[in-house]
Amino acid sequence: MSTAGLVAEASGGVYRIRLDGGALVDAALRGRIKLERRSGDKVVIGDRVTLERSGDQWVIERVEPRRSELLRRGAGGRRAKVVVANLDEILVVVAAGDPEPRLGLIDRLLVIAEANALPATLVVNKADLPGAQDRVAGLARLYGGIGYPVLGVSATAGSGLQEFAERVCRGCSALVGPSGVGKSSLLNALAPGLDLRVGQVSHRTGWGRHTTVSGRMISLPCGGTVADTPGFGDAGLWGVDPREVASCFPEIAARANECQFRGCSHLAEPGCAVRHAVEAGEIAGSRSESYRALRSEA
Ligand SMILES: Nc1nc2c(ncn2[C@@H]2O[C@H](COP(=O)(O)OP(=O)(O)O)[C@@H](O)[C@H]2O)c(=O)[nH]1
Ligand SMILES: [Mg+2]
Ligand SMILES: [Zn+2]
Repeated sequence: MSTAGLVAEASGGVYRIRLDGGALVDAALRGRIKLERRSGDKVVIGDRVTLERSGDQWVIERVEPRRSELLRRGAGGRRAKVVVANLDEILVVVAAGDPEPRLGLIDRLLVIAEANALPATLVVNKADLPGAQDRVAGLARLYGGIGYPVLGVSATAGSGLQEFAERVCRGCSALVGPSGVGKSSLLNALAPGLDLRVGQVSHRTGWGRHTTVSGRMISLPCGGTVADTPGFGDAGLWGVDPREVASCFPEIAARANECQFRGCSHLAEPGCAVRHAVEAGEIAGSRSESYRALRSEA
């Protein structure tokens, strides 16, 4: 008898699977799969798998083809590593204040989403704080103008949660952003039963003696699955190629073929349509700065 499920946690060769019926079981990989798949991306959280039961053990027999992969590409030619499979969307979460939103970090996370061809939404939490409405409106102008949906929400006041729920209660999404912005609080507001720890800088999940957990998938009672991937926000550019950076800024990519020189880096060449657009105020200065910073980092 085989059963289908979702890899909810992966740690040291043990996989915690959420069976389609809802139960959680621990499973090992069939040796054949271990050989077929090279070390980096054997089976990761978010993978859909088929399991067999042999005695009191569950064994992963098959891994379904992936709809998407969130990759952490190795710097200096190291192999890319799949971090989460089958994500549908990335929600970049920041706070309207406490901590102040940093545009450079928002841009960095949006670039990672673009580099992985994942749609992204900007969620601005703590809309209840004084002055937050102006903050939300400013971010909505900036990022909404580029084409990213922007939601103003408050986990504590409960505002905007309907729109937030519409995004996380279907498919698989990942909440990414600095600590302290209220990612855990937002999920708790949606599903109090989750009882996620709030105010923790770094969390430790895992079970038993397995401590090197690469992340986990949280199933929401409303139907969606949310990836909890530690280290997403602070992990550099994840190996995005320098020439690829421009294509990860939609408003820059849209103008690149108007530049005088093919392969224009938009840094110093004459006749650069992107720099003209920045000077004309059609591309935000903060985005242009992020482009330069991320490009020289990449
Ligand atoms: N004012 C305000 N504070 C919030 C809101 N959401 C979370 N917080 C607070 O922000 C801090 C960090 O929240 P937490 O959910 O742990 O953030 P995370 O690190 O992103 O998971 C906690 O002290 C929360 O009580 C909100 O909507 N408004
Ligand atoms: Mg948290
Ligand atoms: Zn150019």
